[in-house]
Amino acid sequence: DFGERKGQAERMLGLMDVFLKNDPISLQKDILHHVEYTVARSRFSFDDFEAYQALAHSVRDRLIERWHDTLIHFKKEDPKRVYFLSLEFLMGRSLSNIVINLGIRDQFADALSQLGFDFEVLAEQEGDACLGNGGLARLSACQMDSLATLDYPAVGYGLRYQYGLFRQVIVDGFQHEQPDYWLNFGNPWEIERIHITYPVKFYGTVTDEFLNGEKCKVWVPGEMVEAVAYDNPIPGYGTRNTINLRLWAAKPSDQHDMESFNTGDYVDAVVNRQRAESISSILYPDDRSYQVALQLNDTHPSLAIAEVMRVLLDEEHLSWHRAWDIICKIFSFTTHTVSPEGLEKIPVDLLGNLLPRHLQIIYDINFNFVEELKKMIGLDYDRLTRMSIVEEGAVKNIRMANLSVICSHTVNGVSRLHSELLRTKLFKDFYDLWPHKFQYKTNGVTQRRWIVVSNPSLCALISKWLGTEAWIRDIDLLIGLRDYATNAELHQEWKMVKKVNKIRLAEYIEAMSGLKVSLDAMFDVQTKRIHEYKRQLLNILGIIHRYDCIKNMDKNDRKKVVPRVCIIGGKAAPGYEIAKKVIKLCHAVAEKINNDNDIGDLLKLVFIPDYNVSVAEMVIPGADLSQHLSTAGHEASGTGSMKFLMNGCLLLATADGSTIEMVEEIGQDNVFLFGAKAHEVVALRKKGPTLKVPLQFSRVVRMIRDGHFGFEDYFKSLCDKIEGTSDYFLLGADFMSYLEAQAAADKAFVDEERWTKMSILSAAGSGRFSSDRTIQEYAENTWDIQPCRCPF
Ligand code: GPQ
Repeated sequence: DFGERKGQAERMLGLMDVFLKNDPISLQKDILHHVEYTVARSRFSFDDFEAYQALAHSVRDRLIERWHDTLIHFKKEDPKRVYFLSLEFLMGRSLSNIVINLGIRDQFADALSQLGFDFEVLAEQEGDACLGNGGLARLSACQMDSLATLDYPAVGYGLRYQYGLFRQVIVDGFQHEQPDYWLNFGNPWEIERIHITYPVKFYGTVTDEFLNGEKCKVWVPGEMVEAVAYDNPIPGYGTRNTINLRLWAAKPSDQHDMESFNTGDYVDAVVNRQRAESISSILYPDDRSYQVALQLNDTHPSLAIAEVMRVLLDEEHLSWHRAWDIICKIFSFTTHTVSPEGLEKIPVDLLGNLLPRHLQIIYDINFNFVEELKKMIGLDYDRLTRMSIVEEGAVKNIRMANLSVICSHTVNGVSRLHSELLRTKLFKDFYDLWPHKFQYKTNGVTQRRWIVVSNPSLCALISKWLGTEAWIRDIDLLIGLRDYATNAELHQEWKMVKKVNKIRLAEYIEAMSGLKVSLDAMFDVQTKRIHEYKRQLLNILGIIHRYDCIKNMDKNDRKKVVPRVCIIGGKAAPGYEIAKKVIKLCHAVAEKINNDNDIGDLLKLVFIPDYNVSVAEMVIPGADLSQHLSTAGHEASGTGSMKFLMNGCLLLATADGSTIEMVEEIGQDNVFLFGAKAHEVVALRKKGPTLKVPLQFSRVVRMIRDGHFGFEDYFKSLCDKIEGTSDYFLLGADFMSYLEAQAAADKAFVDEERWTKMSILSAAGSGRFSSDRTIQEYAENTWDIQPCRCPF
């Protein structure tokens, strides 16, 4: 009956107006509702953490509305989508980012203050989601923000690790690792999808069987694990679009090892079920895969290639030809490393045991590839051996990078220099064969997180001077700041903002270490994962040199010294001995300098423990100078530098990775560049023992060796690593040039006007390093997708 149905439809439409309102009373009611019914505390008595939880749930409700609408819109329009596969997402905290993107931060802050709570205080109750190691993982998070903001139909896929990256605690100057139980206090930002599960098979055997008269492969697994979906809505800024980040957790499957239950071995069977959960229980804490073992494959989801092929062949029963055709059209590959050792390999024995069908498929792909290759290049066995997916040798390995290059239509580098190195070195053989496959997309970071959330005073200042907030979506507008680079009024306000952020950082340092630092000093920061190629050691040697110089100065000369607060932070992979020694050395040197009354405020050294996204949000806005010291040719891109640049912080850097492009944007005069260029590094290494190192360098190394900072036995191997022919990362060769760059920075800092101008020009020129630009390039040149905007 149409009349009846129409009535129903009208009632439904009446009910459909369920959208939550954002006026103060509605928000307060909502928060109190969640205090009472979600957090289950009395609305008359709840603490900051409980208030945070209730606040988060109120925000989440609003997020979910938009997320549903977006998913429905995508379904209706059915555009081509991109599925972003990454084993790491470093999201940090979510609350501030979400309310800012939803455009309801101020409303919530007002509503809360009337309830007697401070938004910022509650926001700090949230723990970091550290489901990743470093740059690569934070890049994924920035790119999700850009995908949502630019209305692209995208889905992120990753793993929901039960333990995030370890927490770094320092005991007597040594790094200790503690587990990060990030889920213990609940996670309001995820939605458990208990009905969205997939069986994942392991082990077992593959047999040939006949189906409808056709031969096909049947894989009878030895074990089954269930993958359960957890959805994390990611809102865009200035749009209704809210996309999905789906993280998978491993749970024991009902069919998991049923045999043991049947044979009565109950306890063993239960223990075995727990083994299933261990797949997603821990994030592997090394950001580079040097060894040859499966669990190190956190940097590459490339097994997905074999898995998609398997589904197409064995489950969809497509012909090999059809399936292969699809693979070559859908996969694209971005590599983030420059070192051949960084390329992941999986031992054939391991893969054959764990995923026998996948190994077969990889072998078949390789067979076809090598046959084709022979037709193209003839019987050049050296080259065939290099390009093969299978590496022969004492241990046979699958080269995951070769698999990825062969099966992808596009191979991207993460900066121009990186791409050049890929084409001429790492993947030269492949580039010669398929030059059209090779592209690059210089990395970027999201200004929503790295200016709007983390530096609200700078955000307000930029909007004021540009006369618009549009730059938050359209970063190119930032260049407009250049017009005011010498404006005295802007200079005053710009310096004020920096001061506010330095105060915040100084308070943090004091709370953490008891050390009082002078706000007049240059805050000089190097924060990133500890790696030999990133050369934190060069920084520390420079600090020792500075200390030594000050000690030897008379009173008058000391007056000319530019006071510095040197800040170093970053985690070392638990098994990375040398990196851990660098952390200890930093503490030992700090101990000496900071307790030397003769030095006072002229020099301080602080190690900030447990560097993560939240700590970065506080450190970066407060930095005057930031250091990026990688030996040229080793940092694929570098993204920390982009965050510092956006915050008007000056760079002291080598010509490496994306820095080269940054210098092009902001001009050579505004960066303190030093060191050998990538093409010179090779020649310098060849010089080996004949390479001269400056006396100043030998002197500071000698100070460490002689026990000036104690622990000389412990530091011996560190010193050995940088002297003579073993100085692979060329600390000695770059030392003088480094000191000169430091002196230039000192000189610029005392000229306040010049420094402020450089700072403004740094921020003004940082627009190209927004992940919005990167994502747009990926959408246009690699993925071929169009925006799909959900109506408001
Ligand atoms: N990167 Cl291979 C990581 O953070 N982890 C890794 O395992 C690999 C690379 C970094 C890389 O070192 C930086 O130069 C890049 O800026 C970053 O990835 C993002 O591309």
